[in-house]
Amino acid sequence: MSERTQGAYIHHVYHLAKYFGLSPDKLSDEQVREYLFHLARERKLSASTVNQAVNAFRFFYDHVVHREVEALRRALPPDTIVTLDAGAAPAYGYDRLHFTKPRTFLTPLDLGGLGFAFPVALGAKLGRPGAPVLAIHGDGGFLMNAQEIETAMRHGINTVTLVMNNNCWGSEKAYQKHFYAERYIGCDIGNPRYDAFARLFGAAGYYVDQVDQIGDVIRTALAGGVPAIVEVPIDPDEFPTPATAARKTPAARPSP
Ligand SMILES: Cc1ncc(C[n+]2csc(CCOP(=O)(O)OP(=O)(O)O)c2C)c(N)n1
Ligand SMILES: [Mg+2]
Repeated sequence: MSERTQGAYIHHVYHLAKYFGLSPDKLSDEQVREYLFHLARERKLSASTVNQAVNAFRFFYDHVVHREVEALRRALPPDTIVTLDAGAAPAYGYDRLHFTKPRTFLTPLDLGGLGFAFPVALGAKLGRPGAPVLAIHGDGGFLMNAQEIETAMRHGINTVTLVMNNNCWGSEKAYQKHFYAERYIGCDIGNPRYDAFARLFGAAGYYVDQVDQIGDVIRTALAGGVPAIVEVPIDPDEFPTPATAARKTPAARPSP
């Protein structure tokens, strides 16, 4: 089965999860299988295609979804306010982070404005100074408002910002990968080291390249009493299949 078809199935499974009100990784293999068989009957696909799709879905969750986000979920105190930016890497937080308290999750949703998370985190911290506040960014989105670290320092607004750095506009690159046969243009970007960037402003800077250290570093940063930036390098080839892949017909795709 092609990667595109797998992507389309994964997209459907997201909808199924939403329908059950579950996070996709909480769906049982049986639920996934039953739903995909239902789709297959509608679309007259073979059983082996469905089995491959179930495997693709499991593979996606076991290997592709960021282990970083899993580690984060375990590290965050329940009253932490999390702000999510609009890139592909931060977006994993939508279904991997769980929230139990009201008004602890701030996102631009479908408006998708990049650069949202860091300044919104500063506002959230001013509004609820006692709560830990974490902004989750990709590198591109962070650079849109990174200068606000100066504001944070000047006013002593102690947020922690996680920058998941893949040195690219990952969400855009994903479109070029899936719809334009990996003919990339204008989607790779360069970055400074964000731990060093933070220190230049007098903030705390951390660089984490081992997944099992993320929890401890975030806990330390949240307790540090100064604004902090935590950079995590992530795989530049790892981004999800765009949801719109499921809606594109082969005829609608431009040929390479
Ligand atoms: C202000 C603004 N400009 C452009 C876009 C289009 N856009 C959406 S995601 C994205 C790439 C985001 O890159 P990054 O923040 O590094 O996150 P990644 O997808 O790499 O995880 C772009 C350019 C947008 N959503 N908002
Ligand atoms: Mg990026």
